[in-house]
Amino acid sequence: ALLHRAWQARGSIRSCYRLPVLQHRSLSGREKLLRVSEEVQDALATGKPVVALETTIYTHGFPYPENVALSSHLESLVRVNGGVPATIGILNGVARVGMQAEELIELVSTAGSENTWKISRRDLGVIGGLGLRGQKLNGGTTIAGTMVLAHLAGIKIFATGGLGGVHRGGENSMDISADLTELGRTPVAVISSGSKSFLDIPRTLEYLETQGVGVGTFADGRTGKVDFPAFFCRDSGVKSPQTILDEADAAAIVYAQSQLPVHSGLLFANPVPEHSAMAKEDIDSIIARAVAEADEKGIGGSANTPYILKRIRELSHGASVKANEALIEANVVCGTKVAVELAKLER
Ligand code: PSU
Ligand code: MN
Repeated sequence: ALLHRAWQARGSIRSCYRLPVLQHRSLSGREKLLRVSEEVQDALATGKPVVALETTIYTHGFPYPENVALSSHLESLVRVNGGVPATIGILNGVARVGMQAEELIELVSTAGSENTWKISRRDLGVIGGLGLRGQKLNGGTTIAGTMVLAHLAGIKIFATGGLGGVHRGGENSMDISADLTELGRTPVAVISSGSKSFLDIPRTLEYLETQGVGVGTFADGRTGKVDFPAFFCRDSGVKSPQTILDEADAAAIVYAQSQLPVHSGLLFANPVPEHSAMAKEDIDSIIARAVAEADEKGIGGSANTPYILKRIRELSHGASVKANEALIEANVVCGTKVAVELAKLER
């Protein structure tokens, strides 16, 4: 039975990811490091719409226990909109694409623990290798980390909240999120609400252009050019390179890019729902204070974004968490619709 399952897994992995024959013999090594749930494997093999979800938002973004409720809520939003959720993260050193409810709770409830890392592309080999040596760490995967694993599993659509970017002062610190280079090299479409204004939004868009990333913002009935959104606010003062009418247009763009194929990612920005947007003045002053504190305390590198997110939460007395939840929910619904439209095109 075990051999049969291994054979089945190998068959479906090979057909979805078109692995070069050379990598074939190292599959048993890969299986120790990456597990795609049976539900996700089946959905991919039968052309169902699959939506990837990241886990850094739970381990390093949202507080416990709200993160546990949010993680299962987002999965059910995918399901009720006709998709199959693939939450991606690292559990006991093994990268997981699609998790059982108990596994998801196990990962998410370890938020804040020293043994739960924030995993970007650079960390995937490290946490996997340490796992092979017996050190069983958990990890929330960032947008970059999640894109790598989603692509390995054959998933093209990924919905989340906020994208990393070029940090303010990034022209000196060179703190540029690996999310941006990942979008340049990995063919996964990310649906997010843009970047928080603690980042340098004009430079973030410049960098995405350099990386060859198509960026479009949903126009929501508005005509003409719209702003690339600033997470808590619909407008950033910076125009989006493209305006996208609806999910069917987004799906057609993903389809065209994959048929050509162009191997970079796509970014679709979905502005926060109007009723949940925050007042620009309120959030701007909170962000300015959080950024100044991080500077004073010398909190840089991968700790910078989680620190600023935490301070925004505290300084807004939870108002930011509400907006954050509303926009992620909207993005997950939007991403699922894109995946449903894409599945029709690929049929
Ligand atoms: N920005 C947010 N919320 C988040 C993140 C960024 O508004 O949760 C998380 C995402 O997982 C993103 C990561 O991929 O932080 C970027 O971290 P860094 O800036 O260290 O690349
Ligand atoms: Mn960084």
